[in-house]
Amino acid sequence: MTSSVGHDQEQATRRFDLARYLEARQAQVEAALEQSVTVTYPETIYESMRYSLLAGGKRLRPILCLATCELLGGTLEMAMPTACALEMIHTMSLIHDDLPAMDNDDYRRGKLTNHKVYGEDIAILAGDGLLTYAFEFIATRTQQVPAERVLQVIAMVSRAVGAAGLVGGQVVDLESEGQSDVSLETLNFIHRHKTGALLEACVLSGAVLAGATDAERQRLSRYAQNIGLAFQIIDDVLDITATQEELGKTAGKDIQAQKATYPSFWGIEESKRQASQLVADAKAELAPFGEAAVPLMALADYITARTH
Ligand code: GRG
Repeated sequence: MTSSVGHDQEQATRRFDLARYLEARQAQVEAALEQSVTVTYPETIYESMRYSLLAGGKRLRPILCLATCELLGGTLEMAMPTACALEMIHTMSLIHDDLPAMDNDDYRRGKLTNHKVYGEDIAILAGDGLLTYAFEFIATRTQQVPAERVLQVIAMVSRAVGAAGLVGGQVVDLESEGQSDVSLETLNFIHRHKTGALLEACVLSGAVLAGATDAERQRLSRYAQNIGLAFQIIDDVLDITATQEELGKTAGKDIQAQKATYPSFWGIEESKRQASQLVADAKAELAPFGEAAVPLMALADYITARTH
């Protein structure tokens, strides 16, 4: 790794048209998701699953999976079923997070939440349906990838989503609500698990599908952990600074729920600085991949620049 590699990569990242890239990838993901769940008997459950899955969203998780697979010489086709599955899992976590027993939110992605439209019972089942279908989808739809790699992806994603990942992070988040003495260590635990674990699984599953070496995986894992934390810091900042229209969900929820957040520890400016540092650290991990890593570099920048 030389500094000129880093410099050329940074120049290429500045020239890269991220908006166009995101638009193209979002359209491909949207088309694949549209076909992934079809409505059959009993219609209510499939309609409810489709309602949230096709409600928009940045599609950042599937795009990270596709971009990492492409970085290592894989194709979009190899990664698309896993990319869709990751969005199904993300969507189910949002449906359950919005339930009255958890965050109790009325709006998500600019629309009424799933339980507001279909009722709590169907919303819980829509989440369950999406979660289980995600794994079926990876196992049955992945093509042109050795079965051993597919198995590794299923194991990795399951772990990231269960009690060792998202579920564990959500539990500590719920237990910390309303407590005035939540430490920075606990806050980091919550977000490394609740948000970071799935983002890391997105990057690493793309890597595994493309046949990454152990060294490449380790580097990409550090990239993902850094952008995961930066993503959550910016999420906390946006909860304070953005409007409901920009967020597509109720703004100011964290303060209302007296939640510990990064701005409550550091203030807004320092939180932004910490997020920028994490993104810089993430991008440094990509130096050995040269210009092929430009989409992942630009996606890291997007995390701190986003407004919703
Ligand atoms: C996963 C089995 C299982 C259960 C769910 C409810 C729960 C357990 C976990 C909560 C996970 C959660 C809601 C984390 C927050 C992640 C986050 C920052 C979401 C916002 O992501 P964006 O901004 O949203 O990418 P869009 O709408 O653009 O996709």
